[in-house]
Amino acid sequence: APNERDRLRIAIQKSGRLSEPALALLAAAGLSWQESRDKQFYYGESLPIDLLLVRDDDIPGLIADGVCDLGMVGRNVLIEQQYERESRGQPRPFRELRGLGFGRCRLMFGIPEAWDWQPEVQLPGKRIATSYPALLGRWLQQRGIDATVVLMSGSVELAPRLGQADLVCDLVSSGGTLSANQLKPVEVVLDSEAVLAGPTESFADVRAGIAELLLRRLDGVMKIRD
Ligand code: PRT
Ligand code: ZN
Repeated sequence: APNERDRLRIAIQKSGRLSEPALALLAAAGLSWQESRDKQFYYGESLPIDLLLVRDDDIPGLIADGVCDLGMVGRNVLIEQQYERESRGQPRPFRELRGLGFGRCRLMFGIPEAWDWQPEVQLPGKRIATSYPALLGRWLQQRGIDATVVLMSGSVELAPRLGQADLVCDLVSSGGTLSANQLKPVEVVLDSEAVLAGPTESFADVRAGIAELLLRRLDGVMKIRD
């Protein structure tokens, strides 16, 4: 059973693209905080909702382990870790509760500018650089395409220029990074944005009511923003 608590704990990204918009959304929903000296923990003042500031990659695991009740994280990260767990035969411990409308981007194939895009013909035997091996692996598997996945934690778009890969599968927003590396975006693997993630099972204690109140407030804010 998850740890019992009488306050809700939300994980958000400590420093990165999602940090400011996540804090702004929570503030617009009426939350206010007292920051700890190391800025790792924000103690909720207006509501019994505390924030834990962490690396975005840690957020799904913190929910799975019951350390945090909710989290704001890119759908790309959440689904990648869900597929990873599924491939190890583990049950699904978290789910997407809401799309939050910020941090929009797409996981896409980027190919050399001179190529046509005929995945079934072109991809077999090729090396594809990505930070999302589970998402890419499932896409390839569903099409019966046998290609080599080259795992890179950053600077994925450099891989073709360095000869480490033939093409990439990476996050794209403006497309500027791809074109700066003489690559063109051709196909969307996943449409992503920041999401509110929570456990698969609902809360059995006072956190249920707090979470419900928070969701109502977030929905109100997002409706006005639309
Ligand atoms: O330190 P920590 O691990 O927490 O941060 P991080 O470096 O892993 O994450 P961060 O802050 O870079 O991104 C957090 C989330 O923002 C991602 O998981 C996505 O859900 C979302 N997001 C939105 C993006 C982008 N847009 C984006 N453009 N994440 C990364 N990019 C990168 C992309 O990887 C590529 O290098 O930006 C480049 C492409 O941008 P364009 O505009 O040139 O196309
Ligand atoms: Zn990260």
